[in-house]
Amino acid sequence: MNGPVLALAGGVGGAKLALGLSHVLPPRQLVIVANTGDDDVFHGLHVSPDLDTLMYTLAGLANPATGWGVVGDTFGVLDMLKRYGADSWFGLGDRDLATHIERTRLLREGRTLSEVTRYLCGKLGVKTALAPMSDDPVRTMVETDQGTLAFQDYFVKHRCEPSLRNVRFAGASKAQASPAFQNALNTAGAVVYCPSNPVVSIGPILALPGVMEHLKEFRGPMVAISPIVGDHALRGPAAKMLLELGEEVSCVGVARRLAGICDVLVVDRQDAHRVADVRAAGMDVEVMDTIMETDADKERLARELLQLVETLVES
Ligand code: FO1
Repeated sequence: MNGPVLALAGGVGGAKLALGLSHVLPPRQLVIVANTGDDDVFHGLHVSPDLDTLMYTLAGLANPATGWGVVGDTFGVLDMLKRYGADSWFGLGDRDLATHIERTRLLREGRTLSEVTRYLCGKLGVKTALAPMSDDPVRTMVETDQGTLAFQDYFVKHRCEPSLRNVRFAGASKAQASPAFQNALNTAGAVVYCPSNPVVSIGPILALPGVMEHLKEFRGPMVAISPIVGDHALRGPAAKMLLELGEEVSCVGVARRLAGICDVLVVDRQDAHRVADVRAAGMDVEVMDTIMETDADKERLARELLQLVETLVES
């Protein structure tokens, strides 16, 4: 392959494949670009959940029970905030807070989110390149039957219960893709869409000016792993969101979203009977075991994907 793999990812689901890819590719052959539409400010601190989930996962520090946050973290600060009557619905652990304190300090000194991410990753020993999709603020806003909610309000505070009407990405039209993302779009040998929520994880990345155009004209192979298996999301609210947006909750619904910017959709063995429907949606299809429970599963899927990419390069 001529150039690194550009992996587009959201949080926990995306991080599983990102970890697998990082185990089977040398660091210079992989660039992971993370959604930052979920970012928000809590207690005056800039929190970047998807970047942190990816960073902690790659550093071997992620909480295995949740997929987000730091393993073995304690919640002393949050408990004290609760006593003061401060907002405490967003579960920030004590060690995790150190990341947000340091990130916020560096941002206030004038560093970009890309620079801060590189710095924090370096300190945690992460060798793979991890970059935010943009250094400019983009905020996912969820329009629901209970009004418009910032993404974390919808996702954590309201547990995704309000019914969705629309999703928009505030700031996206004025934001620029980060330097690492722009560079990867120009130099990557392949693009991998990690199995992340197509609406709120991949959606904000695609909403950045110029990204769709770049992907439409991208010369190398582009492959995606469906985050929907059967009629269920592997994780999180993707199925509920697609349903409420009037889209089909299946790998075919995912294919319809990515048609034109992806060559092959990898679907799970359980969805082998939908192969013709995915093709009819405008995408080629491969069947694999996509459910990643162990690190061995993550590496196996990453290897199979890279083999697929190599065969696409040769054809
Ligand atoms: N998810 C939750 O369901 N509840 C939480 O309290 C929570 C806290 C949290 C703190 C830091 C962080 O980086 C992530 C956190 N997440 C929490 C996960 C986060 O809301 C989601 O994973 C993503 O934004 C969706 O990809």
